Amino acid sequence: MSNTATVDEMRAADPSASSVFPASMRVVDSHTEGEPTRVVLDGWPQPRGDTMAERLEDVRTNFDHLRRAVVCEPRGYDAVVGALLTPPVNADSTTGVIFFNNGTYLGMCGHGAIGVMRTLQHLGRITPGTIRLDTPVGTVSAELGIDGSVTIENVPSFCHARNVTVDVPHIGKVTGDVAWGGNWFFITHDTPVQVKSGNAKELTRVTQAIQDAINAAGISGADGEPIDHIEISAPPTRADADCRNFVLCSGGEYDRSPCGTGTSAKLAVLYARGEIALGTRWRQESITGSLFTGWLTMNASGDLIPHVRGTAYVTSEATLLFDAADPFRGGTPSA
Ligand code: PYC
Repeated sequence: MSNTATVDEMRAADPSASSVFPASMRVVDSHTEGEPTRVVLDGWPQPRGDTMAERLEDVRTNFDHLRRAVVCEPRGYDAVVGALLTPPVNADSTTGVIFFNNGTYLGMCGHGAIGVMRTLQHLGRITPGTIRLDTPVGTVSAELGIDGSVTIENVPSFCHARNVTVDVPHIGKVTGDVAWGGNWFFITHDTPVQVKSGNAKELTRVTQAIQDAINAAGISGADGEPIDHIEISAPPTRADADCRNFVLCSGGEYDRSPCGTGTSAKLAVLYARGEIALGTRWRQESITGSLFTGWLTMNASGDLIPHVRGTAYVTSEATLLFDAADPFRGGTPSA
């Protein structure tokens, strides 16, 4: 099957297209403050749907094998977040984007949106200025600065529940806040393991245990939506930062960046607690020592709008190949 007729050929070969692969796929890789993004340029059939949420469901139902093939081993690795570009759904947007990782799909992705912006610049598709990106959870604005930094104006964030306590086996009681920042977060200061580099494996174990306990206790976001990101907040190590975090992502891997949606959720919690004013800069350090700067504004409807600034660098352009004879062309099964 050729790569050029992929969409029609793949749908024709298998209406659900669930086991069909293109011959190849062009991708651009970048990292945002240490966290990788892989933008898919072509070869992936365009999902159907009038909204980005419908398109995400089409991808989840019909093309999940491509998610695994693009970001999981042997072509990818657990930290990579994929970004499938689609035509926009709004007339004033430049592109649509569906983010995915080694385990599932994301509503929004802050580091990923910054990576998409730098990728579009690298491809000559945008120059410094502001564009709009349609995501499954809403449209976000993104400004590419002349210095290469990108500022995301995210979907509205809010604190859903404060002081939620969960009993975590072998750890004890952990108390945190539930907040939305484009994904659902449980944000806590309680940790038996210090938030410092070198402790990522232990922090992953602890946050996974918190995630499991939250699931077991039936704690959720608004409308019963699952909380699938766990964020530990701790004192910063950088003199120019306000806080250091460790974020366990929905695929079970940790964020190397300070997490754009996690920073957005954290800002909403700080605001709900009266610990930050509109416009005040919050410098969020990651477990790797990288930094996002975030702040809040309020729109005419009274929604809190998080702004997150960071920098991404393009690391490679590649053509992924899907050899029909390769038993692992859809990704290596987990061992
Ligand atoms: O930056 O929002 C983010 C993010 C979510 C998961 C990984 N990065």
